[in-house]
Amino acid sequence: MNFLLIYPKWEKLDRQTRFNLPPHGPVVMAASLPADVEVKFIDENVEPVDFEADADFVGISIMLSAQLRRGWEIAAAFRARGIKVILGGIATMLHAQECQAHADSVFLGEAEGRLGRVFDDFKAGRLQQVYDFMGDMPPIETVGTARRSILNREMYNYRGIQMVDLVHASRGCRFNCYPCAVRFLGGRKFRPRPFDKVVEELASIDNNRLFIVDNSLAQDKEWEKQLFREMIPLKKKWCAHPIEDDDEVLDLAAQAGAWFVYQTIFDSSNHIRDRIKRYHDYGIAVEGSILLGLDYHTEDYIKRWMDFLLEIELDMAEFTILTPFPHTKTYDDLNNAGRISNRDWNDYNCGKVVFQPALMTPEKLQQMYYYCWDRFYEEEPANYKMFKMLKKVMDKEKADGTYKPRVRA
Ligand code: B12
Ligand code: SF4
Repeated sequence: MNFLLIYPKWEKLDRQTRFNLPPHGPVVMAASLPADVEVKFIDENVEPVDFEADADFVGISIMLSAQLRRGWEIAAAFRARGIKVILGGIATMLHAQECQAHADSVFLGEAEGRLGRVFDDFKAGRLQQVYDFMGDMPPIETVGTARRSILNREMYNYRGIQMVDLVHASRGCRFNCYPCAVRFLGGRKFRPRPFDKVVEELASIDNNRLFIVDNSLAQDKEWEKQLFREMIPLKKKWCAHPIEDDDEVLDLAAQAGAWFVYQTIFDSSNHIRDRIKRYHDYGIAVEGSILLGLDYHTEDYIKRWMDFLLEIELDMAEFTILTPFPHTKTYDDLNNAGRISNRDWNDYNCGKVVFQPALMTPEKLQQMYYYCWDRFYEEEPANYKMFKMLKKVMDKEKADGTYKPRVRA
């Protein structure tokens, strides 16, 4: 049977350099499909959806809230042809109730070991409206190597340079940060994959540059150290979310090919200054992740903060606006206080103000968001900073003989 799996497009952040990374959820899901299912994958961010495609069953993988409305439109078009549609992925879980009105079936939770039943039900004409596995995690050992062969890989390049491939070594997160939905999605229990499976998957990826999408690598120091030791012989270069602030861990991370980290910059404290310096001391670049719109933020605070960001020499920065995604503490607080002003999910892309800030007007916060992007990239534009980051990885690759010049065909 023919299964068409679609990843809907979404609007990228204003001011951010435009590029597309290969999606991860769909390729991990596709690895769990029953053997008799033929799958074709379309990432609408890089190629159009063929609404006349020959498909027996359609799956739509929705990661971001900002993909929902497009996902529902796509579902409606296939359902109008009498083709059944199932929705899955992170935003499907976060907006489960609403999604049910737009599909024949919704799948909630992690897919490993569960798709056999879904496809049996489909073939027998008894597809369920909801497959709810939230909180019921499959054994982590059942997570296999993602099926990257379904990707149209040529579409993922920036000016002829191949983009990173996505991979994960663990699920869950032991932290519970204010704006984050991961506690609801993957649970607070840290669930590392077995090292041999991770190494096998890393070795199978025909791309030296990776994005390890684990929520935060700083979950368990011993695990982190072992993971990096296992990775050293592979000579991959990678970016990731935060790494533990510890000499031995940072040293091993650098040896294992750490290229840059996405590090949340909460404030302008010496703690943050030192944290960034220590990454730099180990040759690891930092893309700061800066969240604007918290209740103590004023125009003046943000301007002073910006001076600090320039002073600590972040390699890159991504500015986002606090967004009350469902199943976060942010949502509960702002919703209970009646401060959510916009519930159009297309605007939930972290670049638009959708709530009433405490110490600014929404317009001022929106203006400060643009101020930050413009000010940070004023002296060294984003393309230039990106080039410097690329140069860093190329230098590392040249040093260990893994550099491959990539030229656009
Ligand atoms: C990778 C990632 C990205 C990548 C995505 C690359 C790409 N091409 O898709 C990038 C860096 C681009 C990205 C961007 C953003 N992200 Co992001 N991202 C993630 C991250 C870290 C991992 C997602 C992932 O791959 N998980 C692992 C896979 C294997 O899990 P999965 O997708 O759930 O798939 C499983 C199941 O859901 C199921 N499944 C999946 N699809 C389907 C389909 C069907 C039919 C079925 C049956 C099953 C099924 O099978 C899979 C295997 O079990 C998550 C956090 C997290 N840990 O989940 C945040 C997360 C998804 N991102 C988030 C946010 C906020 C953003 C941004 C909006 C803001 C920001 N700067 O972070 C931006 C986008 C800004 C913009 N407008 O452009 C939020 C989601 C908020 C929301 N509700 O929209 C998350 C949850 C993080 C958080 N802090 O809360 N992100
Ligand atoms: S923001 Fe990162 S560290 Fe914090 S709870 Fe979410 S995934 Fe975990």
